[in-house]
Amino acid sequence: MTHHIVRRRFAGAAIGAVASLAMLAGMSGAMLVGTSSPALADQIVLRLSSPATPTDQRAVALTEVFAPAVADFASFEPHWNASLFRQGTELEAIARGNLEMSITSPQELATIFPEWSIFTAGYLHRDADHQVKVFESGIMDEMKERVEDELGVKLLTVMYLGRRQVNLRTEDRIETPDDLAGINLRMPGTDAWLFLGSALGANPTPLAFTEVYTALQTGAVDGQDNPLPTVRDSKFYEVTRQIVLTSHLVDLNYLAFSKRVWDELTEEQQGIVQAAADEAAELGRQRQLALEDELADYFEEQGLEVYEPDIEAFRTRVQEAYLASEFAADWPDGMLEQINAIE
Ligand code: KDO
Repeated sequence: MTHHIVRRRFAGAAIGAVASLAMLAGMSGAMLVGTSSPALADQIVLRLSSPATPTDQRAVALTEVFAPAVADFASFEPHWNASLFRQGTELEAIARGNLEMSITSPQELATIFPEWSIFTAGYLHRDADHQVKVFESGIMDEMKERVEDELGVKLLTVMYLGRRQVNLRTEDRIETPDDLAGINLRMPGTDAWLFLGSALGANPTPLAFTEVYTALQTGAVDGQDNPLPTVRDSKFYEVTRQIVLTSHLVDLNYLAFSKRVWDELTEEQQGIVQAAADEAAELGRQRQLALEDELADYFEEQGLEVYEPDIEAFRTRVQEAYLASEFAADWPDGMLEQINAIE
């Protein structure tokens, strides 16, 4: 089988319509990264930057499944732990031609395209299956096209992160949002994330993912929210006392791919990349779901309290907050109903 080999173009980032986005103004300079190996000289280099750890199931699945699947024509070069780009700056890096892939979130997309905040709302997606169905249903097509056309980023597939839970170093039991009053809850640093923190009743404190362990250890924050597999993977359980199973956000990320690189691929290569992305996402999803099932016991063995609060109290408060929020004004007409109607 012969593959049409595509050489990477590094010169001058083609950012097209994105140049008009004020937030990108002032950014400059494409980064030159290549390989010195003559044998690999014609390989497309796919650098991915993410704050995820290399042992996060999405990272493991991409390394185990995505990398070998595209190896005939592309070399997958992940940079975990935000070692290449700071959390939240990856989309701009792709738009500028300085990065080829990231694992992005609707919260990050919403900083550029406000309509994406619909997918940041608490208690919206019901489960992993619902996320996939929504992503593939066609109702997001216009939103995805806008991201491609204006940012040069193609969202290949949806990756399951898990149900976010409130994980605290404090001891008082939490039953309702009122019990979170005054708790400094670390949230990732975008408006949509901070809104979620306040909708839960807490006092949200923005902080990059890579800083969370130390902040919990020193008491700079009282807690954080993430799915159980992340709490174990990043060892947050070592520096916290309880996990409140609020399941307030069935969290997802999208595998983001440079549209410029995509357009340079042959149709066959595009098919391979797409299938590899879907397969990696599926493997990561199944492993993440299995971990979510078993980890409550593990944390209890580690001495943490793990319990369900009054979920209805959280759901009601959070949903009401979103519906009354300024975010909701940017949601495409009828989309909430369409999402809810997907079985
Ligand atoms: C986090 O910063 O809490 C978060 O869970 C947000 C997600 O959108 C995602 O970026 C994730 O971090 C990273 O991939 C690290 O797991």
